Amino acid sequence: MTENIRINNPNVKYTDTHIEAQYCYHTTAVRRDGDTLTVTPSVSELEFRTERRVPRLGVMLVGWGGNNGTTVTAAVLANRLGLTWRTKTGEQKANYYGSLFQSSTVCLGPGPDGKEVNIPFRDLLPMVHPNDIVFDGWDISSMDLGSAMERAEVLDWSLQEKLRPHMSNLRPRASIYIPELIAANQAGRADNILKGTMAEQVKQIRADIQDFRHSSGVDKVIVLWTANTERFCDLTAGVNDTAKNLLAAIQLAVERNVFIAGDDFKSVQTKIKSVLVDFLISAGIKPTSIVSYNHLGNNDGMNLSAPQQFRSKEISKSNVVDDMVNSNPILYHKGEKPDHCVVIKYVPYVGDSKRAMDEYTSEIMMGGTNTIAMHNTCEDSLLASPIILDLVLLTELCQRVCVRPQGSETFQSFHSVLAILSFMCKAPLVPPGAPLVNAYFRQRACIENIMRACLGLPPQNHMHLEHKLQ
Ligand code: NAI
Ligand code: DG6
Repeated sequence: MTENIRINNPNVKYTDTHIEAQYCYHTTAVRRDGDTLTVTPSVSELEFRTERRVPRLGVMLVGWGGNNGTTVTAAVLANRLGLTWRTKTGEQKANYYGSLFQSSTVCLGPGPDGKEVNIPFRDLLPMVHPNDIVFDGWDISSMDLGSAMERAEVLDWSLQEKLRPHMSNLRPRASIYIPELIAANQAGRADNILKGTMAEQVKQIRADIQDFRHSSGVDKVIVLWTANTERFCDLTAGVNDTAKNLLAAIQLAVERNVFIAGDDFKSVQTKIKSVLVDFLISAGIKPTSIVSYNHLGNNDGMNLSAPQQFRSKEISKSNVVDDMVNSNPILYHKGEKPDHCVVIKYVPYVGDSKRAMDEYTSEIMMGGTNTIAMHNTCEDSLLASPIILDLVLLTELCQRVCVRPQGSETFQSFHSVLAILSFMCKAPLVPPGAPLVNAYFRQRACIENIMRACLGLPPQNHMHLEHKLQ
């Protein structure tokens, strides 16, 4: 199902190459004087320009031979080929469930009968279809993608049999392996590694990107990390100890206008956390303790069984409620936070079928307590793969959008630190000084409303005033 939408507004112009939209951006500024807050609304006029031509997109995965790398590649092939396969419960057809753009919808407004008209999210603006992505990548394990898909134990066997002829001739390129960064238990699979000085290895990676670009004929290449979780990066004075130094360290991305994203796919437990804690705090309920257990048995779990790699994951899974807590000084004094504990255990038998158990304890009225306990069986890589697709599709779209602020002669692209990708990341990255948002629906609304702005449409406000007046 694909919908063509056309905006009926003189402020929106469709040229052969672009969609050009005049947009009124409404914001407010707040000033405190003693106990009085003065709120000043303002409007600025922006012009959004979106390139209509969708490029041929290449995606290079670091960790291509892992569970996520093989699953996302297999899923795209299965969808492209329109595969169906038998399972013990019947025939299954390839789909993209779990992808924001492919499988969720946005509301355009009411139709003539007053009923809401919803369209696939992907149809708001011209976007690459995942079926058209060309994959390549690196892995420290030389296994071909057909065998690696079997090693991952994610997909039904009958689907693997159909995919193997297509996957077996895909082979990851040799990669940079720094043993101290990942768990020692990964050494056994590291048989595909670059040799030479660090400078020579970096040169080879750059040559690989160019080689892929030329040999595949793609117009654009996006590189995405889905390799093992590395140990947490130490704070190094002058490199990453202050926002200013960190920005200086990513100066090349800024200089070359290359987008960079945050860390760690927000796939299950953290996604629920960013909904549930937002719900509790915005309902005026005070979460006081959040305890999250996980056990899993895939290679990711084995890598995370090493303390330093677990520490990285613990941090990316723990900082995800700060914005919601800080937003409510009625419930939390300055600096106060709920207890937040994250546990991950490696249990080989459960494979990629991760178990996540969460307990949320909250303080309610008059000293009462509310405890929510949750058990979630998550087929991990099948939940992470659509998020990988959404990350690259949104990044690609953002490269085709530019904005001309009021009074400016020139169009600007988005900041190199692409904060709109926060929705897909457990540890979002935002430009220095920008608010960091983890709350799920605020993140989703940000994507939807920016895409609407590209069409000159106001933000989705859910007011339905036309139904609320006499
Ligand atoms: P995996 O262990 O199956 O795959 C990682 C791959 O990276 C392996 O094939 C490994 O050989 C390779 N690798 C390690 N170091 C490398 C390097 N320097 N260069 C190239 N390749 C290298 O793990 P999985 O399940 O695919 O997860 C990948 C990453 O995504 C992990 O960091 C994991 O924590 C994260 N993640 C996974 C989710 C999931 O549902 N599977 C969900 C959210 C995040
Ligand atoms: C242990 O939780 C393994 C991790 O790699 C997670 O499966 C992954 O980061 C997804 O985490 P979450 O919190 O988004 O479900």
